[in-house]
Amino acid sequence: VGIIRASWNKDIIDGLYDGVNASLTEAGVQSKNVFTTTVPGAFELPVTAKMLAASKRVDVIICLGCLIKGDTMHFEYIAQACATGIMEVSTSTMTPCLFGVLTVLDKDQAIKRSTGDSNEGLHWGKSAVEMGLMRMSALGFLGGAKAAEINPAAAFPTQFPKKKAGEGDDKPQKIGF
Ligand code: RBF
Repeated sequence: VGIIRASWNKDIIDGLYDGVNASLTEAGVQSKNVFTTTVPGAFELPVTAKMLAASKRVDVIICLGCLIKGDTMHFEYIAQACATGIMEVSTSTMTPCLFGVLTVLDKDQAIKRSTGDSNEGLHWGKSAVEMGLMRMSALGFLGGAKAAEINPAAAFPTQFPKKKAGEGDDKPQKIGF
């Protein structure tokens, strides 16, 4: 997993980053398999994601940013460029990039969405694992011996209800296509 952090609104990004890491850990991702880098602002997320995807060292990328609406149109331009850019990287590289960018009206909203139970980062970590597994399945990397190493049941208890001992087999279920 690759995480790219924008530097603007650092306290908010710290909260999102903690949420992402908590959910990655819960899904069984080891910290040695998480790479983090930092960029100046949300506008720089897409190009950095593209370089990270080109490195072929990550299955999925989480882009973290926080755009707080000011008096100018600048917010809309950056938000639009960032969203379109991140989507372009996902589709052109087939490395899923999570849009972990808060676009909010004020700081209070940003705090709410980056702390406690309403921390959006808690969803983004889980979504990243889901998309990383989906990518591997779609690209044919989830077969044979490799499949046995991966147990999606641990990551997604709601999607993969636990079986009782001896009930069915323990083969990982396929995600995606
Ligand atoms: N970057 C962010 O990640 N969040 C912001 O809220 C944000 N606001 C900005 C407001 C202004 C007026 C400017 C000029 C830049 C802002 N940026 C913000 C930085 C932007 O994403 C980018 O790093 C710079 O524009 C340099 O390309």
